[in-house]
Amino acid sequence: MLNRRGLIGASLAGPAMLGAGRATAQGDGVRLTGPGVISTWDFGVAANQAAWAVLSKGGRALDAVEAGARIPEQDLKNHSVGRAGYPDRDGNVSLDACIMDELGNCGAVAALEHIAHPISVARRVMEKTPHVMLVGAGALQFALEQGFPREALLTPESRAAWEAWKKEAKYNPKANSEVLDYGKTTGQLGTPGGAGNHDTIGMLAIDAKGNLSGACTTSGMAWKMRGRVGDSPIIGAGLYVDNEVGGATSTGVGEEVIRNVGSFLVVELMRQGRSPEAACREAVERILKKKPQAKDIQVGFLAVNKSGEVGAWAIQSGFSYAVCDGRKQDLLVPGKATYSAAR
Ligand code: SD4
Repeated sequence: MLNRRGLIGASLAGPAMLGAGRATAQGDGVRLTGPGVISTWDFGVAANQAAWAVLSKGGRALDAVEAGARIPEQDLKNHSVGRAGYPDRDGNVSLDACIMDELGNCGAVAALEHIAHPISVARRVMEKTPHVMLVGAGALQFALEQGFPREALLTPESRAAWEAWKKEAKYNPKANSEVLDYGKTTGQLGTPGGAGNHDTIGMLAIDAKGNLSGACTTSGMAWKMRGRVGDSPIIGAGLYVDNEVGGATSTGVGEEVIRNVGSFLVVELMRQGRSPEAACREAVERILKKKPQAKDIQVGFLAVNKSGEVGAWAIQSGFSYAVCDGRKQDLLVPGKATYSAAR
């Protein structure tokens, strides 16, 4: 059994909602009505709206998640996804992404350099090659052949942050807790993807036909070793979609997610009858049971089942997710957690 000493009942009592309204609470989570999209962290709100532009016109979930994931990828203020992502310890910006559709088709790129939109390259891998994943130089070669522009991705801000990091050069990921108290004391919602954060966008959508797709894209852990790949581009770890059951995605320290094949686990637990929230919680607790020290890092799972029920669970409080459907496009929900980040 998980040793719960130190656990201070951090689970938020019910899905306290932020924003002007809320989706319908159902069971222990939120339920999408009709087509809808969910994604990790605060920056998911803007990404969801791009996805919603596709879904609200009857578009395909796959197109929606690609469009949505491209928003943080191109955001110059976001240092954890896409072109402005913080580099590895040698100063290389290397990006990871994957995408999966309702038929079980999937594509991924890992350790991709010089290309600002890895999610779109991942989709091309899915659609134009017999493979699921391309990495490193091969992924770059493929992207260039497909017409993606080669760019220098290290922004002046990312370079400055890397130069500052090099003074101590310690790889010590902080548990990312985007909004420590959800604005209760400061009135501020915090800085999406700001310094110190290392957030990934994982996005899941259901379209008007009831089909599911997902996308996940990241620059990975800042200051990682060159060649390090996390969970985000690995089908089953950072993302998994099964159109019969639902989809799941993850954020946080990817090594812990890979070890437990986290997103696949969440989907399989939903297949066995768990609600999305219960499935996410069990996956988090599996991580903690196998490795109790993981209480000091962050991992969060977000899931939706086939009927649109949404749930999430994280190791630490401070994990947020964004929900968007026909009723409300800018909902931000504090994810429940096993531990309080304020411990
Ligand atoms: C990784 N899971 O590369 C990603 C990073 C992340 O919040 O999600 N951070 O391990």
